[in-house]
Amino acid sequence: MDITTRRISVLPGDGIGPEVINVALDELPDHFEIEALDVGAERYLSTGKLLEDEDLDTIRGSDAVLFGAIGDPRVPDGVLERGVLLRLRKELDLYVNLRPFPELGVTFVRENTEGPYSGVGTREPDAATETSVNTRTAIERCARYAFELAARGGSHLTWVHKTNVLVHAGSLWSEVVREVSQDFPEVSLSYQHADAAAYLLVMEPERFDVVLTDNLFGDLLSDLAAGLSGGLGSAASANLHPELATRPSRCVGLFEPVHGSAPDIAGMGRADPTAAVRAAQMMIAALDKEPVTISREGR
Ligand code: GGG
Repeated sequence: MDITTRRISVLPGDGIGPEVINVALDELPDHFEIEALDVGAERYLSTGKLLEDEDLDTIRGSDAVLFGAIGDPRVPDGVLERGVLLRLRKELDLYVNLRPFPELGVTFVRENTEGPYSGVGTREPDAATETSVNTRTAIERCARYAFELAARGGSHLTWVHKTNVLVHAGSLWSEVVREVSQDFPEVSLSYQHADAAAYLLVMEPERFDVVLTDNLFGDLLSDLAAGLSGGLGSAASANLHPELATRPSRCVGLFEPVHGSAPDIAGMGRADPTAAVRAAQMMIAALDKEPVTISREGR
C-alpha cells in the first residue's frame, strides 16, 4: 500500500482530555503528522478566544481531527461545548455521529447537526425555549448512512424518536425514514419510542443492531449504552461527513471519546484512556479508506 503523510489536528481540550489524548497519540503510525491546537478552557480564560479563523483553517486543511474533551467548571455551561465542539460539527458539516458499542453489539447513528442542539431558542427571566430544528435534508442523509451501514452488516435497523409526543419533528422523521427505507428492502426496520428504547437497551439489548436517532436522543441513549458495555471510559465516537463529493473540507471527521472532561479526576492519573485510543483507531481506519490526494478545488 502507498503510504503518504496524513495531517491530523489534535485538540486535547479540557480536564482529562490532554492525558487520554497523550496515550492515544502512541497509536498513530509514523506517517501521521500532528498539529496540536490549544483550544479549550485555559485559552478561553486567559484570552477570551474559543475557535479562531486560523484554527479552523488548520483543521479544514488536515485529514482528520483527534479531539479529547471539552468543558470546565470555571466557564459557564455551553460556552465551550457550543463554541468549540458543536461549532466544529457545524463548520465541517459532520452530520453523522457514529457511536459503536462492540461489547453490546449495538451501533448508534446519531444525527449530529440539528434537533435541540441547533442553538435556536430564547431566554427571558422566567421563561425559556429550546427549539428543535429538523430538516428533510439532514434527516435523509443521516438515515441513508444508517441504512447503508445496516445493509453492509446484514443488520437490523431500529429508528428511535418520541413520535407520540413530539408530533411535528416525529412525523417528519417518520416520513423520511419510511421513504429512505424503500431503497433498502434488504434491511429489516423497526421503530421504538426513546423511553422504551432506554428500557429495552437495558433489558433486551440483543434486539438492537444499528440504531438511528436524533441528536438529543442519540446523546442520551449512547451514554446509556456506554454504561451497559464497560463504561464511558471505553466508548469512542466518530463525527463524520461520509461522502467525499459533498464534504466541505479535506477533513474526513472528528474522532473523540464519548466522555466529557471529568474535571473532578483530571490530573490524578485515574482517567481511562481506552475511549481515546479507540477514537484514534477509528480515525486510522477511516483514513485507510480515503484517497490519499483529494483533488476537488478548495481542499
Ligand atoms: N469528548 C466529548 C466531549 O467533550 N463531550 C462534551 C459534551 O458535552 N458533548 C456534547 C455532545 O457530544 O453533543
